[in-house]
Amino acid sequence: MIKTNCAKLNTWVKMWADIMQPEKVVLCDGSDAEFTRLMDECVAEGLAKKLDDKKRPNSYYFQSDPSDVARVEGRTFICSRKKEDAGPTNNWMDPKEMKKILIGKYTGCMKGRTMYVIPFSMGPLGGPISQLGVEITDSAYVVGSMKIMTRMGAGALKLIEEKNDFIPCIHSVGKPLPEGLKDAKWACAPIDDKYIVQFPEEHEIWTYGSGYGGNALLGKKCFALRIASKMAQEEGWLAEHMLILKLTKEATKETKCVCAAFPSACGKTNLAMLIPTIPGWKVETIGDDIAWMKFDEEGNLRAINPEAGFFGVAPYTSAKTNKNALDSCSKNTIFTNVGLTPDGDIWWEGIGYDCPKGTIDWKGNIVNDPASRDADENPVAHKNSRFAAPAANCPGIASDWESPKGVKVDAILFGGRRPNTVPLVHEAEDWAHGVFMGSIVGSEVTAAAIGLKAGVRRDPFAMLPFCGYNMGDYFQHWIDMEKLPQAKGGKNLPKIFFVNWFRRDKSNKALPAGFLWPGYGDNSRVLAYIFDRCNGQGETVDTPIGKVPAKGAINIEGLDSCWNEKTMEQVLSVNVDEWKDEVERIEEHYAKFAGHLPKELSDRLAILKQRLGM
Ligand code: SAT
Ligand code: MN
Repeated sequence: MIKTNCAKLNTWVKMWADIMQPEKVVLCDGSDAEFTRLMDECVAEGLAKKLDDKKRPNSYYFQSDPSDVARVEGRTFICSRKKEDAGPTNNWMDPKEMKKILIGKYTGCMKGRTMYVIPFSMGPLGGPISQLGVEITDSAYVVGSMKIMTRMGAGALKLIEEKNDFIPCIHSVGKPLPEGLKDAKWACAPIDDKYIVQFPEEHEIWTYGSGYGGNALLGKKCFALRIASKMAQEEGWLAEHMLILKLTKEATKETKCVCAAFPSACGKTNLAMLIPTIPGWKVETIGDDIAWMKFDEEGNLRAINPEAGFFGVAPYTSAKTNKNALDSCSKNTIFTNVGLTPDGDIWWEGIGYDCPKGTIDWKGNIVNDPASRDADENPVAHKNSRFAAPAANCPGIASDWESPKGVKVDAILFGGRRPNTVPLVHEAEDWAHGVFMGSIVGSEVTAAAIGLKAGVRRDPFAMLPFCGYNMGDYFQHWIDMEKLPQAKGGKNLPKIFFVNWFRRDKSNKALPAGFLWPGYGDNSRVLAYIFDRCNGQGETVDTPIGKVPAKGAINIEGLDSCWNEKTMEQVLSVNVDEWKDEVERIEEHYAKFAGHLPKELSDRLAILKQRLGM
């Protein structure tokens, strides 16, 4: 059994070891030597491959079970005491009932395995916005990944001992290993036997049956979003599914920090690591997925990235689409479900060069004829294959990305993938209007997306699968932020914008796929406009939905000639009929929250209707 100077930790580990009955219990120190030792053990047991040390130093390759390749939202539960407190967007079960089920599952679940105890900090060690947790797991892959994704080990343990407190995170792959049997390449439980469970009132996380990503690396979505969002509601701060970037105007060296929330597949990581196409601007990365924001003593909202690494989708990451991301996984990286090349490197669709013959695909099959492979039907790398890479590897990481007190947030962006209706950028008139914008975030989905009708899938604040309590109460918390004493009257609050890089005019054949805006590095043009707006510059015009840039306020110099003044007019236009339709969709969306919908939001919708003449 482990012996630390934290009595609570010792007792808790003993209790779980008695239930789970592991062969041994190991307290992780988070050292580089421990990482290499555990990963090399995985290699020796046939669970992983070490990549060529010259091409990818200290990097490892894993293939998951084909049934365990992503987060499982259908098996994710918010177990508050009252169902109403989980709200209309979460799966709920009574916490007592859920604990009974899970104790049953956990009993003896680590037989024949090692129980690893992982002390970790989300955010810089000891920082005023940071939080401490301990994860128990039976997966060495999880230990290695937590080492990359969090500040893990001895430093965090010392703080936990001082505080005698931590957020308990329980994980097991759910597959005891009978004596004498060889382990599976990737141990996990069948889909219906996976449980991703948050107890928001107790601030506890219990997960079972999956070894993949957010199901198993509990610092990430389970803690830093679901549990932290609840803690933030209780304590007056924000835990958000947002990237953080730092924008510098090189002529004056002036900087602004921007947090941005987008549903998946809207290019969040690309925006976080953007390389500007307009001269004189620099973008640096602070985080690519999660932001924790708290008011400082002056009433400024400050943000930290609670993570220490990027858990990025591999396919279509290339030197062209995102050089910073690609460079981030040049060493000390764990790859999962990508292709493995014959010379001991990795490959994925869209990496920027052809698949070498003899590559092994994510399912373990040899690719003999790469050219004839259908990348859509039968990709070499699974579409949700990932790299876990230290953020410190990123060439574009900001020098103050680990500042314990965080960076001052100047602007907050919401956005989605909307082929129509929503202009390239519009600005909130006040805080409540900005919250309204966050509450109606959504992305166009095709009918093919599992179990959904074609149309806009609403994903408020991009938090749909990550809000640890009633989403209506979460809207209210956002509204209330402005009035908190810590906000000092709300005078320093960030400005809020809504962006849409994806508006289209399919009839215009000169435009690539009809996109009215080039996107990618050219999004720096919109960021530059937002920067100016934060300084009270940049001309706007009022529309029923908020302020849009005046003609010429966004610099389009040097763009390909298919994007011009005419397409700018289109991409910034506000069409009253489209918005009337949008309002009806918003009303359907809002109806779900019933009595939990803040009055400020229904008032804001009423203003919009009135302006549209509805
Ligand atoms: O698997 S993670 O939750 O870490 C990433 C994601 O699915 O968004
Ligand atoms: Mn995410």
